[in-house]
Amino acid sequence: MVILYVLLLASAVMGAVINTTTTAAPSVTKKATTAASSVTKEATTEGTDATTESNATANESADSIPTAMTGSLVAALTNAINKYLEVTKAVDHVTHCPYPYSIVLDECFYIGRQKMSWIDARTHCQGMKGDLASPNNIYALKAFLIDKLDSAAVFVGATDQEKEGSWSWLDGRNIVENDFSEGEPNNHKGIENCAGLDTEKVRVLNDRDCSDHIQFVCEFQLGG
Ligand SMILES: [Ca+2]
Ligand SMILES: [Ca+2]
Repeated sequence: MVILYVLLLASAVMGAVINTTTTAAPSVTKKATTAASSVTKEATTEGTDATTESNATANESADSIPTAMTGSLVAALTNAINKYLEVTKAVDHVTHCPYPYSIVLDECFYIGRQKMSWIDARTHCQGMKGDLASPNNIYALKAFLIDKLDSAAVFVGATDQEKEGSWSWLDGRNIVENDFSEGEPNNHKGIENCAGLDTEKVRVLNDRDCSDHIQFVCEFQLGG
């Protein structure tokens, strides 16, 4: 989005320059022609002294042209910058995620490139002033993740470590039962206590072994 507005700004400025140049050009030509005509006429009728005086008049006209152009250009630039600032201010409240987080609807996520256990991933996220993701919009997060991962699954911020079978997000919300894939959570081998998000499934959540080493998603809480 920022790139788009920078391009729009550049386009607006270029448009202003072209307009200013286009409108100023006939004026320049007209003034130069008038001045030259005046020089010729007065030199013919009034002699050398008159020619000198008219040359001074022509030079004065030529000096005033750049000043007029500069004024128009400054006005156009000021107008374009003010419009850019208005647009930036309007969109800032929905796009403000601190680097390196990305906005997904109204949440800020970061995809961990390294593969690590759930607890190490959580430590990594907390070191980035966030935590493992507790997405409100889990299918928007899925859409964001598709094609960005080395494999299909990532760790997210949900666990039943405190009480087997009692799942909640790290932000305290209960997990929607239907967000688990069919047959999940199954606590396979009795050791699956950490939530993974599988982008290849229709319903995306699965309980996994917390010691698996996979990619993960951090979230930065806006306004938190
Ligand atoms: Ca479990
Ligand atoms: Ca499972």
